[in-house]
Amino acid sequence: MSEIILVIGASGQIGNELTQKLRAIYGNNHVIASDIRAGNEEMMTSGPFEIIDATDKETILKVVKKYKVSQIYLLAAMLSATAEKFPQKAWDLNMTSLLNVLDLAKEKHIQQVYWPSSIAVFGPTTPKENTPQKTIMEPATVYGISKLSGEFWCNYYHEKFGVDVRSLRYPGIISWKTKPGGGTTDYAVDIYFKAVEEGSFECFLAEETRLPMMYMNDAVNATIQLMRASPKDVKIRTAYNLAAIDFSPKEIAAAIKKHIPDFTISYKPDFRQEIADSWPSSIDDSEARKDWGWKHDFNLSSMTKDILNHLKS
Ligand code: AKB
Repeated sequence: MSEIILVIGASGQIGNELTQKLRAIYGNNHVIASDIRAGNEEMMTSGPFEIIDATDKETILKVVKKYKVSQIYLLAAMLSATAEKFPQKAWDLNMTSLLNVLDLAKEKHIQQVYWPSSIAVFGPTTPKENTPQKTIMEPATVYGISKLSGEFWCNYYHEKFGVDVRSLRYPGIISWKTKPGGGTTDYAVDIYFKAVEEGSFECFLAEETRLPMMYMNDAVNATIQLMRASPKDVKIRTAYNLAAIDFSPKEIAAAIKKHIPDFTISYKPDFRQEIADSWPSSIDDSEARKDWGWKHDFNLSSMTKDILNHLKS
């Protein structure tokens, strides 16, 4: 395959596993990993790596020219909880990095762009259950505002300049290889680590807080599947709703208890509760399933079994 791919934000939770999967598909030397700081050993030794600050367009362009990059996956972003603490910084990072990459595509330095959106584009006035693709969108967080604006920048560059940009509204992504940082759905990753290491977990969300979630394997597959779909099948150029499972802290704790019977959970909601309360509890992703054949593999119980097996070993 002739694509040369640059992943920006490759050391993060999604970037890390996406890079390794892309390297397995396209060949190690066809996937250039980059981040603002060095990655883990596997990342640094399995293929090319470059230090890139995603807000610095000139450095991105230099790397694009050096490797003759054709596609960029832009994963660098500040997530919901951290963005509430540093609103200006979050806006600068999330918007400048996207506009940098969209401009490189507009100027024909690259042919294709992937940029993740999030369920954070929805807000307290959005229908909570089975949230449709098109609905009321009044995000209540800085992160959500940046993602909703970003979606419309993507659509604008596609309509005005023919940029082939594709995007998914990720739910909370659950992984065991790399931990997320600064998100509201992060509890659903931490809970597995604490269950194995300490046998107990204090949750920063209330027990009944239901949120849309997805196992990392499914998220990586969806991302690559969307990027490889025929352009005629990609009918939405803002971002696609994407769903797999939804659960509350009480339900994930019950799933873990089946494998670790002594596991205990306690609840101490903090400022992240308000963010979670503003988001949908389940998502209707029928457009993605219809347009490019998306389907997920993992449910709560198969994901829990897989994660605990990996963490225990
Ligand atoms: C977060 O919690 O901020 C993210 C997201 C849902 O986009 N995981």
